[in-house]
Amino acid sequence: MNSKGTGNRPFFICYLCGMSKATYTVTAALPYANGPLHLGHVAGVYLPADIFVRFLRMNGHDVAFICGADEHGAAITLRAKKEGLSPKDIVDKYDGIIRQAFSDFNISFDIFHRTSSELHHQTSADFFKRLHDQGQFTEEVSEQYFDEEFEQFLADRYITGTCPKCQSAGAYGDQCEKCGSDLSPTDLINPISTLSGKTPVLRTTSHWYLPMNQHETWLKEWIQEGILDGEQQHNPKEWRNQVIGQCMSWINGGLRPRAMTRDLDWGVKVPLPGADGKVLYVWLDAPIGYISATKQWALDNGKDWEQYWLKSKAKDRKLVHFIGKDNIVFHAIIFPILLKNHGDFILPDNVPAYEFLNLEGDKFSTSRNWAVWLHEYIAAYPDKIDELKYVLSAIAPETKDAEFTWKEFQTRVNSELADIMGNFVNRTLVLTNKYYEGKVPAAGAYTPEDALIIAQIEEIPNRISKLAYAYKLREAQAEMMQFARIGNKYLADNEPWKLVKTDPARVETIMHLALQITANLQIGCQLFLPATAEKLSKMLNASWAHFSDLGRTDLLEAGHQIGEVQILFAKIEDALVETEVAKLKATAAPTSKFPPMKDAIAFDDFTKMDLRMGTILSAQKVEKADKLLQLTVDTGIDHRTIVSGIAEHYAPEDIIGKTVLVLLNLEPRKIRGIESQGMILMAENEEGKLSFLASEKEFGAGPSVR
Ligand code: B3M
Ligand code: ZN
Repeated sequence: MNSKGTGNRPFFICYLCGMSKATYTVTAALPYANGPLHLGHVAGVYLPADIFVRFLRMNGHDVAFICGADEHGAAITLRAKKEGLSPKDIVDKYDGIIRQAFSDFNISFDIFHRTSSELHHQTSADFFKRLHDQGQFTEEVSEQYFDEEFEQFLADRYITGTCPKCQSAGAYGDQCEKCGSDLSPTDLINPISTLSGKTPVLRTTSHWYLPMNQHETWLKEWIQEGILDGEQQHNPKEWRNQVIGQCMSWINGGLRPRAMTRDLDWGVKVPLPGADGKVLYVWLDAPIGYISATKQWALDNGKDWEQYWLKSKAKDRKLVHFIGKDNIVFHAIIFPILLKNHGDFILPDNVPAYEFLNLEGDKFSTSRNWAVWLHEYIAAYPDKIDELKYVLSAIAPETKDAEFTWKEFQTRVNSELADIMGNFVNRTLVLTNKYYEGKVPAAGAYTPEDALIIAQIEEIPNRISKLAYAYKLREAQAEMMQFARIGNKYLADNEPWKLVKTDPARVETIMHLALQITANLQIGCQLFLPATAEKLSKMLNASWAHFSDLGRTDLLEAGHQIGEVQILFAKIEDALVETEVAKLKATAAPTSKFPPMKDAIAFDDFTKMDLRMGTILSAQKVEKADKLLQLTVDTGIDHRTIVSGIAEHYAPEDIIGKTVLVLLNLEPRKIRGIESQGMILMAENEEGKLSFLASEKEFGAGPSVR
């Protein structure tokens, strides 16, 4: 038994038997209940989390595997608006689809809860109230974007615009999904309401802010050194580089106060007087969903939830959050601040964040229906669950984005699962039935070659353990496949089907060892391919529950009667690949390099706009603003000042006299202290080049456009 500890928390790992004293609370990001799951979600969060938990359970760890539906926030209400349903109908619909898909795909959560539950609302409200009463929030009155048509304040996905950090279009009011930066709505360039499609106005409102800037010092030490309150809390060398890198770039870029409440009616009500019409920010309540789910699970199973979350009872427990990389800031910065501020909770021991999985050369896209939906795959191929698990694990985007193609799916299933594992198992069991009526033959003396095989078999569990504890589950699966590769080669090299004519005694030894290797596959598949493990257990008429059994070559005694043999993996035909690729292309919205159309508007909305031809009379750069020009425009009815973001495209002197298209009746607004009265309308192509739409000089200023 060797031991290795991290500071004051010694725990014992014997890699050979994989036993460890550590206990775990493992969470998987709560999927928004605003649509079905696609393979990108599965590969980059839920499947690796499930494999890790299966590994822990087989190693005798005490582990709670926690997930649930994330049912609040703009992601839900915008989907409700799009589908013409209430938010409640939307979450009920998609919680059902997601829950069933996870069950059919054999993801072994201990609980899949819901953040719309009363228990969650109470848990989140209590958590917020505790922080509020400790003075951890600052209440601030500020100008926030407001959609006058929908009479709603705009935050998160209600508002979109250009990211100030990476200049990507389509950034949200709380985050840019492209570069991962956390944003505030007023950071966005050219903000647009996703409700009305119009430019929002600024209105005053109050919110409770989390002063994240005050936590930079301890966060830096915790992220970089793993030290919290002077104690070694985790080993940062076990964290993925991209997680630490992203956290440090945010912290070094300066964390800012972040609003933890919203002016919305769908969500957890703010439990304070005078907070009517305000709910908790979804990224405050959602991670608390891990805690409320654990509470529910404990209630359902007579357990003490505090042992899975509270410092006072869970000091030896590792909290692990499996997430996608766009969730890093919420799980490695914001939630830890909240947990530490609260004071009772443990902080994450690791946050294994996954990169993105792409599909057939393009990004997964729900809006463009460029996706393979998990529930549709299961409905079409109910007998190919493990085939998909195997391929998604083999290509998992652990450290860089990865690509799923139906061709590679076919190649890996056929040439790895069917031709190596399937072939080896089939030969071993068919020959056992043929030569020994299905009874395991006794082994004679092992040859040096046999001894080499046995040594290789004995070495594999140690490698799987090291990789699994380091969250390298893709490589761990490849190690498990080594049992099949070694076994397949052992039979191919020895050709027992020929040797049996001349040396039947030797064949008994060969088949005895081949059966032991098959038994190891039954154990190894329990981590990665549970349905295959079930099949192997039936065919071997045996099974093993402990990881420590892996690597042994005395698992099946001589005389043991094996069961019926069946084909482990059917080959994937070309027709399946062709059908799926054609379906993807047929059902996906045409890929365009231009953004999708905004929501439809009523004709009356259009008639409210007053569009005119105008002439630029003067132009000058705006102090300290690289992108802005201050223009004086003759509109035919007056001369007015308009600030326009075209300074990087045009020199002031080059546009004097230009005929332009002007939106005349846009509410005036202050831009860098200058009151801008209207907007110049420009076209922007995919290279970002601009064009003044109007060209007819003779029109001059004043004519209306309709
Ligand atoms: N609902 C998933 C996402 O951002 C988000 C995760 C919440 S985990 C607390 O796509
Ligand atoms: Zn960005």
